[in-house]
Amino acid sequence: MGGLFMAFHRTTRGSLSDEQLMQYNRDGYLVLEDLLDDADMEPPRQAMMEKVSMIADELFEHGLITDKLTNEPFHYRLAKLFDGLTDQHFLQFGRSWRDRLEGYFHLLRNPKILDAVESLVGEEIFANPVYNTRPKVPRVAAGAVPWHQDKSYWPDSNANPVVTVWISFVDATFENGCLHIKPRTQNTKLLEWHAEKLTGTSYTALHEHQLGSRKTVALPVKAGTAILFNDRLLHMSTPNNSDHVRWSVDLRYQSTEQDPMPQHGIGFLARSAKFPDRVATLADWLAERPEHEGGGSEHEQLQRSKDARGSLS
Ligand SMILES: O=C(O)CCC(=O)C(=O)O
Repeated sequence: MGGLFMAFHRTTRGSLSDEQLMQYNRDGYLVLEDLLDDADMEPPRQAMMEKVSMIADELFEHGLITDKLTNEPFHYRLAKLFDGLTDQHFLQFGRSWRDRLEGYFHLLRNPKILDAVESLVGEEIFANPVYNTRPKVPRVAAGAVPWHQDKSYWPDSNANPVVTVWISFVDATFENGCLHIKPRTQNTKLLEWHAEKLTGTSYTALHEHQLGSRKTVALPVKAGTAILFNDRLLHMSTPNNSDHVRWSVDLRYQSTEQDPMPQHGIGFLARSAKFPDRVATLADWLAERPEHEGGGSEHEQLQRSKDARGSLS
């Protein structure tokens, strides 16, 4: 096995060590302990709390709750709001959230995340439109995610793997439903999936017999830890049997040379050495301006998109 990696030549920079890079390429995933600190997590945490307040308002207006629980802390408020309600009530707000709230933009552009991603995809980094906030609420069946490959959500896009950056916003434990993966499955072909029926979601799922004999690794991690993984890697997460919300995000990045997947929404240029002035600003992102468009006159924009097409082909 060692010989396989002897010819390893690094072609990218970024913050990952050669060893981490080899680990990611070999195992299909990498754990970056304590990647984010409290200051990094505060803006997205504010966005999560903002969304929870909107939900509380809606539940209150519909007479489903009598107390908005405004003093409950981040870990507990959403769990307690849905305490006496059903899975269907929860799913009305989506099993995961993709809101354009300022705090998420700061997270998606966080230099610590982009530095790590740069080691994997190079310095022209596109933030894929598929980014999720996952509030895994106790007893809500949709919190448990079946075995799947992320690529099953974009089977026809991108020959090159998209990098998922999964980050826990509370300590992810066996009890609250941490991530589980099967190392070294990233080189398997895209497996035939089916739509999962029990949880009322449209999760793509694999049957037990498709999982092969690869061992499963559970990844309990502390808040602020990131797990990077390849979009063919088999992974799942277990139910939340705790009394609090298992908050996490899953962000995705790829090189600008790949399909921007407009069928999934609008991504953005997150970092660029070639075109630093085209990197999306908060205003671009909030307005959902298409990739690489930037500001300027219509003529300048047209010229830029022609240049970009030339440089990306
Ligand atoms: O956060 C989870 O529980 C599952 C995450 C997942 O499946 C993903 O990020 O693709």
